[in-house]
Amino acid sequence: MRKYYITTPIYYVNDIPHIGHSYTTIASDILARWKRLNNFDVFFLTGTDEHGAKIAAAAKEKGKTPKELVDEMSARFKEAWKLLNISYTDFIRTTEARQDTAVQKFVQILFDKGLIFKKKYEALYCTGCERFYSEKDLDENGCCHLHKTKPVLQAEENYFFKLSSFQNALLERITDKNHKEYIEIQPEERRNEIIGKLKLGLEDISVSRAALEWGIPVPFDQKQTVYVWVDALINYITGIGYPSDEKTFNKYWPADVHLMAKDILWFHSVIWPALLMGAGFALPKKVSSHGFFTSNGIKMSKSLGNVISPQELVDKFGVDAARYLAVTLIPFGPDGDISWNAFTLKYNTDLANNLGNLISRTIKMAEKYFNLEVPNAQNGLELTKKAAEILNKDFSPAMDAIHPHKAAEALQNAITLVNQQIENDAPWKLAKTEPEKLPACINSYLQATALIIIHLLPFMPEISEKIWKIIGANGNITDTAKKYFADKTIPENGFISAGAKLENPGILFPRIVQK
Ligand code: ME8
Repeated sequence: MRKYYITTPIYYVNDIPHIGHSYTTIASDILARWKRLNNFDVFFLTGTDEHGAKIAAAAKEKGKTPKELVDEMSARFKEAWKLLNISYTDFIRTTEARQDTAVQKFVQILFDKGLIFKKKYEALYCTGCERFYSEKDLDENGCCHLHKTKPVLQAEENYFFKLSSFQNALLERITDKNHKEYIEIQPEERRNEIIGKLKLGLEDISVSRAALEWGIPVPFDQKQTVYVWVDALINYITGIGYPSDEKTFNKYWPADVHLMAKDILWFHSVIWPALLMGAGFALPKKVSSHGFFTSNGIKMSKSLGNVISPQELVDKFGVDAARYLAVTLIPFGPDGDISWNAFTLKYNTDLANNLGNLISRTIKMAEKYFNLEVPNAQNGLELTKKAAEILNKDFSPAMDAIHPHKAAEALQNAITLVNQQIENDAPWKLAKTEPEKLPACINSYLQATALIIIHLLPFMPEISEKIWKIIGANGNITDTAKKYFADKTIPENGFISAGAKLENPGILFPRIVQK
């Protein structure tokens, strides 16, 4: 069985999760579920980033110890992922003992290889970003572009990693598609930005803090702690067993994809691969970044206080619709403005009017003409085959390329195809004029719907299972989906047997009136 290792960023626990974190995590979950349905052995890692100056400051501000704050907040992320039905394999916290072991071992390797040295340093530090900046990186007011705050000058003697010596090796691996350690960076525009910046040269980076206690001690100098970003990136190998569980580690490493927003692409596509190369590890295959959710053009962020919480989204739309809406409202790549109005419009268009309508009218007709029993019909699979054409051409490649919004468009096109067929057939007229044609019609709508629902499963796991039962489809949806995706063959007699019982669920996606 092929393996697939996918990660989300580990989120800072200075505050509670919001829809931006949910976006990356739901997208990763959809991809993980998709790969499982495609018979991959998936490891899906998420977690929380709990050390560093930002967390220490947040704890102080809230009158708590860092430990109290991180325990409380990490639990909030876990709760949010439970609410959103996130199927992670493991949830890692950087304050766990396994992370201490991995970080210390990794940093010691770099030190032993002569890639870490000590130097006096003075530079501007943005605690929001947890990174040093030079003047040229700041805006016209001397503020960080993301947080709109002035970084603070810090001077200390700490340890540096020789990032500068990896410039050429990184450029080769990022630009040469035939390189055996090629790192694919998505999307193309950001890949080009990274290449442009890399060509300008790299400066060595500080990898320890002398005056910060809230971190993992540097193994060769207990007075210093490991820089929070180095600590954080190493989670990706700790999470799959490094260094104690070699078998699991060797099975899943390297990562197939690290997913995140554009803010931390540099750390993942430049610093992380350089650290890995330095320590002698294989490199991640893909680093995929999406844009920011913005509100009236401004990035949604905890620090700026203009956020929507996962709970609010679920309260309004339900879990499955919230998952669907979060990843399909804007394309995966550029920034996009979100609002309650835009979510509601998309909900009404895609779910209430298109999918909901398809299910409810088909079931109603089956109820009226066949007493909620699947009618027997020859040749009911033409429509399913047409839907399969759309889905094979546009859905599956979009999912593999991590474009969930495009995949959802293909799904909607397949649903529209069936709805249009219903309009063309007008079974309500046939019932009066040619009733003998009705069984084949209703049967074909149900079979095509079953195929569509198999594809909806990674996006909307609970409702898909429910619809599968409602339409009387055979067996377990997940097993059927796995079998189907193995060779994309529609079963000879379709997904639903004649005579199967249907259920009328009432309205699955009630229209929402925007106030
Ligand atoms: O950067 N739109 O953690 P973080 C879209 N701990 N995505 C958003 C978003 C928005 N408005 N706001 C946040 C860190 N995100 C580090 C990561 S990894 C080794 C360490 C998502 O809590 C998006 O995935 O600031 C972004 O990259 C991430 O949250 C940043 O989370």
